Amino acid sequence: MQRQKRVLAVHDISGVGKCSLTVALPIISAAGAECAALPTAVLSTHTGGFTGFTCRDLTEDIAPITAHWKSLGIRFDAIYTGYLGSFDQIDLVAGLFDALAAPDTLIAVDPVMADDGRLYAAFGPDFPSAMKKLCARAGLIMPNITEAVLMLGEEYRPGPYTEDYINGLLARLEATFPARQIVLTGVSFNDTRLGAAARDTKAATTDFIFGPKIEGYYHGTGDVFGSALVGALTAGQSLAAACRAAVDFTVASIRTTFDAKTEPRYGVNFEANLPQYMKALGRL
Ligand code: PXL
Repeated sequence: MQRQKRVLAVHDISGVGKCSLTVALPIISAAGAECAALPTAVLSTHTGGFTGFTCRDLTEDIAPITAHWKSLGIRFDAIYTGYLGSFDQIDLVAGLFDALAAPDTLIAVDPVMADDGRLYAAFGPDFPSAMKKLCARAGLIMPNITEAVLMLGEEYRPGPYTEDYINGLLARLEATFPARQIVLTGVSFNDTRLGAAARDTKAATTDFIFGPKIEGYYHGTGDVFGSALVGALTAGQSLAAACRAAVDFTVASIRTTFDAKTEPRYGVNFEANLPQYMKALGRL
């Protein structure tokens, strides 16, 4: 048995709604890695589609937790960050990268802040420039198209897109960020298929990975995709294979939820599809 990999997930924990840590922990565990967790806030639910949610901010705990782990000399194979609630949290997470990332640690940043052309309600117009700085520290970034154009200072256009437009966007991301791996989500060239574009900047390869598009807006699917991607990469899959596993798992989870007619704000039934994901990783 090889040494078990250790991934650090830095996200809030939204108790109900299946996103952030409640998704990252089981999916990264299913990929075979230890999923260490730094909760940045505790919410009763996520902020999309619920009113009256509670939120206890844990910003003050980030630096002491980081310092404790540093004193223990803990090694992380990957550090995966998602939803961050404030500029302070972004700065503290940048400090955490400095303190805890070894030269071979994969820093994976999902710049969660917007979708469908709009910033999430919690964020002001200056937030993308702060996220851009955090993405500049990552080896892997995974923006959706809205997040990508916000960080590049470009106009948002709704899909479907042309391959030229997506290749152009990837080229501008590559010129802006030093990340070795750029995964752009929410890519579609027609009305029936949706997926991701994966750019390996060192190998100079681009892969398009699509699955069937399913009607509706399902909450937390970005975190399901991101967790599955980080899990698959940590398990040793190539970028294209990891994206394939993550797209297939996310689409299957949406399909299961659609078929059950569950309210989309409660998130997708990824649990039913964990065996499929483990099979894709050769773990079942
Ligand atoms: O899925 C991203 C996410 C994570 N955490 C919280 C959120 C969201 C998206 O809205 O509200 C608290």
